[in-house]
Amino acid sequence: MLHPSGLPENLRNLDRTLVMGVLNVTPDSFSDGGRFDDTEIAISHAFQMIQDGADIIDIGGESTRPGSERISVQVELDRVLPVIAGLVDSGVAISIDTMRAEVARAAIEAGACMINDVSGGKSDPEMLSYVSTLTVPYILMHWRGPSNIMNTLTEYSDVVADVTSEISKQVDLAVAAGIARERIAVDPGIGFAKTVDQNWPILKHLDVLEGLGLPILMGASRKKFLGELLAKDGVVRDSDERESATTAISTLMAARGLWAVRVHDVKPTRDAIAVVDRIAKTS
Ligand code: PMM
Repeated sequence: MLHPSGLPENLRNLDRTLVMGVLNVTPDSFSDGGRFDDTEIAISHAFQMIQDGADIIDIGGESTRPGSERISVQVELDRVLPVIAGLVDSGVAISIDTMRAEVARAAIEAGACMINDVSGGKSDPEMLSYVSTLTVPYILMHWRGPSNIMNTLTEYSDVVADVTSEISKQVDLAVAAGIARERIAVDPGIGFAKTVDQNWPILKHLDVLEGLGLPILMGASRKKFLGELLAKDGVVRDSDERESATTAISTLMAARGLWAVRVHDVKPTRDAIAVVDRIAKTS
């Protein structure tokens, strides 16, 4: 099973798909509606996710919900740093979900052990050169533009081929900036500059992205395409009622041997991975 280099020791030798638990410390995230917009609640939610079997906690202070506007660096720092400070001493593996080098730097200095950049180095011109100074994993997601315009950036001649080649070009830029290829994990960016229908071919033809030979992280949890799939009488299924569909995707991804899945509700995904793993290890 492929994984990026630079992972903490305890995550390196796990021969199964890892679970990254989502901790959005934002007032407007569509998935938790701001319920964790409070340091204490965020920290206890992280501990609950660890209890449920999360391997990594992915902390983000800026919403990437379609249509959302940017916040200042200071606001982003004020949201994420106290949460990192509250978790780091317990040995939790923390990923910082940010498009900003300055936030990535502060988070790494506070003890985060990987960088999850949904812009894949495209948003902040300083990001790739900063990451090149580190040894931690770098998650490079497919991204075409900021959240307030990404729904207008959905022209593809072939979504699977185009997403893969755009990721590949960005990986080349990261390597040219001095980041070892082995440290990079890629992510097709479900829902980012993609219509609801464009997410399905990416999942169906994952072999094309796998062809890059890099570890893959998938973030499909509770996303709109699942809500649309499960719509009834024209009413899109609410985000917190998309858990079985999310678990179905986690199961399929684990069966493919993906490096990691990023989910809101850790327990069902972790259970699904246990089943996949047990079957894989049965002779
Ligand atoms: N999706 C969101 C935020 N960060 N990071 C990665 N690597 N992949 C994703 O798909 C991803 C991400 C937005 O979803 P959320 O608001 O539910 O966290």
